[in-house]
Formats: sequence, C-alpha cells, structure tokens
Amino acid sequence: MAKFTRKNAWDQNGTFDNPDLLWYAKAVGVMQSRALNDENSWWFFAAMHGEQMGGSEFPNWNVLPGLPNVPTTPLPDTATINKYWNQCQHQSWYFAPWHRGYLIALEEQIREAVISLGGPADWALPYWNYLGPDDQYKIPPAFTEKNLPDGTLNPLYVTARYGPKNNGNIYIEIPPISEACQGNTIYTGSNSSTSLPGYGGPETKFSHDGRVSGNLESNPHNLVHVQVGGQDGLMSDPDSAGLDPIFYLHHCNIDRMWASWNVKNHNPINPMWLGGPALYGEREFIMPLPNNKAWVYTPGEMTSLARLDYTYDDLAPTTAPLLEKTLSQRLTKLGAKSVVTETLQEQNMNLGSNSELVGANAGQVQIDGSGIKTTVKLESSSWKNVPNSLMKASASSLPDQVYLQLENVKGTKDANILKVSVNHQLAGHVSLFGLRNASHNDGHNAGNGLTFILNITEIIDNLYINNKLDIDSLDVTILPDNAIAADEKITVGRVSIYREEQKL
Ligand SMILES: [Cu+2]
Repeated sequence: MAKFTRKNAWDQNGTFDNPDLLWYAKAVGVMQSRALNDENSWWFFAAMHGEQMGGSEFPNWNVLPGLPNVPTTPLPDTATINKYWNQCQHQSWYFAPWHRGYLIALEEQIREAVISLGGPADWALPYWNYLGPDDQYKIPPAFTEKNLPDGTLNPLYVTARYGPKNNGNIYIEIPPISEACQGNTIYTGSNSSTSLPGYGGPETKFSHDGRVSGNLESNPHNLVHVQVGGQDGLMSDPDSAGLDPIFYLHHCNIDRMWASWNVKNHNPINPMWLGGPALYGEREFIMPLPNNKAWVYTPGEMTSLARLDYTYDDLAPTTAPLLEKTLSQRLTKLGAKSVVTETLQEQNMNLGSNSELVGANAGQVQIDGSGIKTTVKLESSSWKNVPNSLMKASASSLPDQVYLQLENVKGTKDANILKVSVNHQLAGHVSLFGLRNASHNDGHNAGNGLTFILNITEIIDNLYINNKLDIDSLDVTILPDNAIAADEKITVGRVSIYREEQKL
C-alpha cells in the first residue's frame, strides 16, 4: 500500500470543507512567508520552474501585477541559481517525468509545513480534474475566496488569474480541451491511434524551451494554462506559472493522467530517456528537500508510483477510443471491404522519419486580430500518394495520415490560443504557452519559436469521400481566441502539409 493518496480537489465541493485544500492553503502561506533566497520558499520553487519574464537580471518578476506580492530580493548566490532555477522541461519527452519530481518535492515541503501546523502526517497534494463530471470544469471555489474560514487572507487567492474570457471567471472549455491523448499508445512516435510527436513528446536534450509539445502537453496541459491565466495571468507563462497555487493541482492532474495511461501503455526504454539530460552532459534534475538535502532524480526513477510511495484515488483508464476500433471505423468509412482484427505493431519513430512534405504556403505570415488565410500549394507528384493510399485502403494497405504544421511560430506573449481550420473544417486549437521563451534569441532553441503539428487526416478523408481530393491547394485559416495587442506580433514561419505512411 502506498503511503500517500492524492485525491480529487472537488471532494466536499472544492471548498475549505475539504481538509486537503484547507491545509494546502495554510502551508502555502508558510512557504510564502519565507524569503526568496530560502530554498524552501514558495518563490524559490516557482523560480525553479522559471523566472525570466524579460531583461537579463534575476529574477524578472517586477513586471507581475497584483497578489501575491512577489519578492525579487534577496537573491540566492549565482551558483545556487544556476543549479536550481529555470529547470522546467517543455516541448520534450522529459516533460512528464521532470514535473513528477517537481511535484514530489513541492508536496514534501507542503507536508512538512502542514505537520508543523498540527495537520495530518499523510497529507497529499490534491488534483484538479477539470475533465471530470458536473462542475469540475470550474476552478475549485477554495481558490477564489479572498479569506480563509478563520478570516485571515487566503494564500490560494491570486488576482492575476483571468480565465478564458478574461473576466475573472475561471473555468476550462470542453472542447477544445479534452482527454483524447489518453487513447494514444506510443510515448514518442506515431501510429494509427497516436499523432506525431507522440503522447509524451519528442526526443530532446535538456529542454527548458523547446519546439514541439507532446500530445499530453499540448492538450490538455498547454490549453489549460492559457485558459486559467487568460491575458497576462500568472498561469499563462511558464516563468510565472509556479507562483499560482492552482499550478500544482493542474500538474497533479497531468501526472494522474500519465499514471492512468501507464496502466495500459509503457514509457520509453531508451537509455537517454531513462537517464535524463545528464547523459548528454547537460544539467541534471535537482530539487531541494525540507531537510536541506538536494535530491537528484532521473526520468527512469519516476516511472513507478509504487516505488515513489504515492497513488491516486482514481486511476481508471479513460474511455478514449481504442486503436483497433478507430482504424476499423476509418477503413469502413473509406469503403474498404475488410476490417482490422489484429493489433497494430508499434512504430517507435522519431518525428518526421516516415513522413514526406507534400506542400507549403509561400512563407511567413503575421497573425492579426481578425485572423489570416493562407494557401498551401500541393506538390502534385508527392500529393497524389495520398488519394492513392485512400483508394487502396484495406487492412493490409493502410491509408496515409496527413498532418498540418505551423512552423517556427514566434511572438512576445504566451496568453493566446489559435484556432486552425483547413478548407473551413476545424483542424484544432493550439495554445501559445511557452511561445515567448521559444522566441528568445538566447533561448536553448536559438529563438526558432514553437512548431505545432495538427492531424488533419479526418478532414482529408472527408474531402476524399466527397470526391474533392483532386486539388492543387488547401486553404488554411488561423484565428486567435484573444485580441492581439498593438505592440505584440505573432508570426508563423511557414504552413506546411505532410503525409505519413502507416505500416502494419
Ligand atoms: Cu505546466
């Protein structure tokens, strides 16, 4: 039996009647009362996720609005900063395991504070399951109360948290937010149930700001961040997100989804994933523990909840569609006589190794508030493989998958969501969480921006069924969810289309 069980924050209606939330609030207050240079402080923990809001001086939080009152002094020494701060892993296959270790370290700090206040010794971090039934899509009410039941200020209350409509009403929208990624069967790579780059993300080195998010990271993770934070909210940027106490309940749910996915599916066995970025000669994952010891961990040590001595009250796999069923449905729709009865083999491919560019637009476009439309020219010699594969589709000759890419998207703010359509059919929503960092010239990613991959296979199938695939171009529209400020510029380097062969 695991020592600690993480439970649903919406128990007791998500109010302070839920003891997990009341003790969390009080303990967050304890951590917030410590100085920035104290490794056990709330501020130090947020800075470990990230703190580079602009400029080059540590930490760059002086631009942040409202509660909590975030200190920017006194600083730890430079060696401590370089060892601990700006560690979070994004757009990477390390996303899930790095955040698991981060949550464990924060949970130990909070539990220590809970115990010091006379609370339960088995306190565990609650999760916010925004995809659960009834009112759970709303932020638990304990986070929006200005005061605790005893009348003191509520440390869970944050002013810079604006919600999807920027009016302070905090909830997430379903759709576009979904648990569809839970139907994936491959951590890195693709198959008929897993879109590129895979459930857990692409193979990377240490990736504090990267290029392509994995499917769990894209949706729900990135979308939830931006919808909770809204324009300029703490949650909308990785370099301020760790300051908002709801952050850890969001990540606890992402961690729970990963654990639930592992009931049926396995993590990478690649030694470079298991060993982590230290194997590339880069920074190791390291967290301060309450006993003033430093804890170094690897992704390989994060794969078993039992070994980490915690569990969740609910790890039931989701109802996301099974691979064989979806592929059979697709073949039937395309008119194939036979359906798939065997289980597909896993193709553990790296991004793009089995795909071919079939078209691109003229080049860089700038997104404005009313959205843009761009035409993707299709290269007839390579494009014709797509209708051919759909025509021949059968259980022994699988039809192609087709992807749309928004390449090298750059900008100065993370708080937006782009709605992408192809020939007037919705291709998907992408969250710009991480955009600012990925666009910095001094970032790890050399300022190349973010790249988004959208699976548009169903749109192409529908065009084929309606005899509309004999075409030389596709129209792509990109529409922002929120207004774009006059001083803000969002550009897309190129819009491209790829086909990917499927193998049995
Ligand atoms: Cu996050």
